[in-house]
Amino acid sequence: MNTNPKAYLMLLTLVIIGCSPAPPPPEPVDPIPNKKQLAWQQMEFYGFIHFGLNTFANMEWGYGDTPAEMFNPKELDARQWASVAKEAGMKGIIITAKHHDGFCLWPSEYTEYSVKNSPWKDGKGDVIKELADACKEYDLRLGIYTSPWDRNHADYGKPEYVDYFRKQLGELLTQYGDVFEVWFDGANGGDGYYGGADETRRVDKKTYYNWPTTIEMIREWQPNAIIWSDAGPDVRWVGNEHGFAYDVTWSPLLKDEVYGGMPEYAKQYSMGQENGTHWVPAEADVSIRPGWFYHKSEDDKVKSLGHLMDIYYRSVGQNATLLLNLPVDNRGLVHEKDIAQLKKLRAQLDLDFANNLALGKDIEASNVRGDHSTYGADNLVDGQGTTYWATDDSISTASITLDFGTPTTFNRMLIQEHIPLGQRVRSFSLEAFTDGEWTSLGGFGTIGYKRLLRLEETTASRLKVTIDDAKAAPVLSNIEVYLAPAMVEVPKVTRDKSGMLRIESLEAGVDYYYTTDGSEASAKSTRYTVPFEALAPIQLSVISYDPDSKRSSEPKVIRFDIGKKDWSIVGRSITEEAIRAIDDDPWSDYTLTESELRKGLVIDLGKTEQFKGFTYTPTQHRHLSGIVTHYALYSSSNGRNWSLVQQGEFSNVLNNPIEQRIWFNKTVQGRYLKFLPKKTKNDAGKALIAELGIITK
Ligand code: FUL
Repeated sequence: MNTNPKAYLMLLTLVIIGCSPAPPPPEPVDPIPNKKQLAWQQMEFYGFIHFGLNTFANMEWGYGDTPAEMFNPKELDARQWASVAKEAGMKGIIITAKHHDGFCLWPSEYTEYSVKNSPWKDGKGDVIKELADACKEYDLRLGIYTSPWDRNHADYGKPEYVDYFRKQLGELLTQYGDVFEVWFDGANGGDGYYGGADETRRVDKKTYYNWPTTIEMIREWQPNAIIWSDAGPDVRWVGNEHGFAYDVTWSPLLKDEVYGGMPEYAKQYSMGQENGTHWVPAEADVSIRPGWFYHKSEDDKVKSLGHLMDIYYRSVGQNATLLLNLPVDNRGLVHEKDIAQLKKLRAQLDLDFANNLALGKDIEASNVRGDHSTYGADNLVDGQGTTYWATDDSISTASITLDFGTPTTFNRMLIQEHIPLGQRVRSFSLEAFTDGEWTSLGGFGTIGYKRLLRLEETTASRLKVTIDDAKAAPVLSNIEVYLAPAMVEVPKVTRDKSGMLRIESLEAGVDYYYTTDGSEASAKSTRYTVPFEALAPIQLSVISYDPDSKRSSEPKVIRFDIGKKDWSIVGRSITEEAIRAIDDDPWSDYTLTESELRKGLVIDLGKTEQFKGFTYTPTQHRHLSGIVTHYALYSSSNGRNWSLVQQGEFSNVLNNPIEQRIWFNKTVQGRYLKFLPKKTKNDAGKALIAELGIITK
């Protein structure tokens, strides 16, 4: 035994430091997620299915008067839906058991307006049961969307309807096994059939449903289910239907200020709040096509791979989950085109996240809690989600430096906070060490459960992450670094007022090839060199092709109806701006004058045309202003004698401001068109038109 007292003391000190108990973990920063919310967040990606009478009536929002007999999916196969979702990497499926039209996909005891009065399976079918069984078989979790608004029910607006709504919820939540999420849409009140009353009904969204009681009932029936609405209580809307969360996305929310369907929600609350009182994380919902329900006319508008990847990075990669809608078609199947895109998405995600270059690498932190290995930065690269790096409580800025050992090329980073202790980081930045110098790779907002960054391709031997600002000492659980393969994105195709068609993209050095005969473009098709005139209706299939890598984008199909070269706006006091409504550019808006608001905007098509429908595109800018929700359309052969062609609503245009395609019952002939906004939303008394068009094909 060593008897030297000095050496003994040194040894003792070493033993004490080495074995000293770890300091206690950081105190949670409220609010924090509960177990259910944590498990839900880890699902990350799951599917939505919009299916019902709308599918057969070719509508987005049925009024509640479409006959139940129209529901007849001849090939319905919920196992196909489930297998498609599973292969895409989704963890569950939420289905529209009842949409705003009130039609029920299960044989509810409380209404005749359901599958039981449809020819499908002689009225003996139950879509929810079939999906619940398929989900079990494919190990997916089942979610239920049931619309609080019911345009069919005679009692909608009265207390009796709330009773009916709850009874139906009871059926849905007690007869089909475990449900992971219950989804309450904010759209509520307006025109409807209402048992034959055919009128407009409004409810007080704050009080009508007595949500606290309804929520208690749901907790009884399904204690493990997450409840979704603008106001949570468990999960919230991301505030748009593009599937994007934000650079700054807080999971805490000032929940008590919010109620479902409130008009200010999207602008004021959807990013969450740093000082939010409750943990109500964001879910980003988006459809794989422009609409939520299936429309044959959208078969060639399924989102491109690049668009889907963008959505993934901006939802799952910005502290939200991704709820991706698959509109089941009128056969009762997920359409082949949607399946093809989902497969591409899965394959690309697998490639992007194939090889974690940070795993097990050396890593150092500027501060470690109590200087103790329990909280060391190695926890960030140990491939385990449960361990974390934490700093001393006094710290609000800190950095970690990852040492790759050799120059390493990367373009993606994944970073996660240990959210069981609350969301803390306000902002962070990245630097890369290349050739003896640090260079900035950019600054970013919040992290939360997960942040995915798409970076310029960079070769560096070290990578530094600095937490620039945090509301409490940072606690991070994971860092991963990847080199995602380059993708060639589909090009952008535009046509201007003079009918000139242009193909371009952001990527330098790519060529474009196209066809106009309905065949799919390939690198053997016609090469695009200069803009060309396209005044007759045209369907283009086009690809971008990178001659260096010999990689091409997927083909993009785009249709233009007749060109607008000879179109003009007519009337007494027409301003130059008016042309923006018919310039074939959806990014240029025209605000109607007061007289146009009252009397309508008149378009001269230059010659008599035959058309089967018309299109209205609302503003495509982020601030939704002057959205026309109800219209009347007139036609005339001479610009003096008008006849009403059709009037109606643009369903769901507020939430999903895409081009609205309205089909007439019969073909119309005329030279003049008059578009009269009957009702507008967002900025009272204003009507904005990004584009008006006709459908001739
Ligand atoms: C919206 C609804 O009005 C749409 O029809 C769709 O169901 C979407 C998911 O939510 O607010």
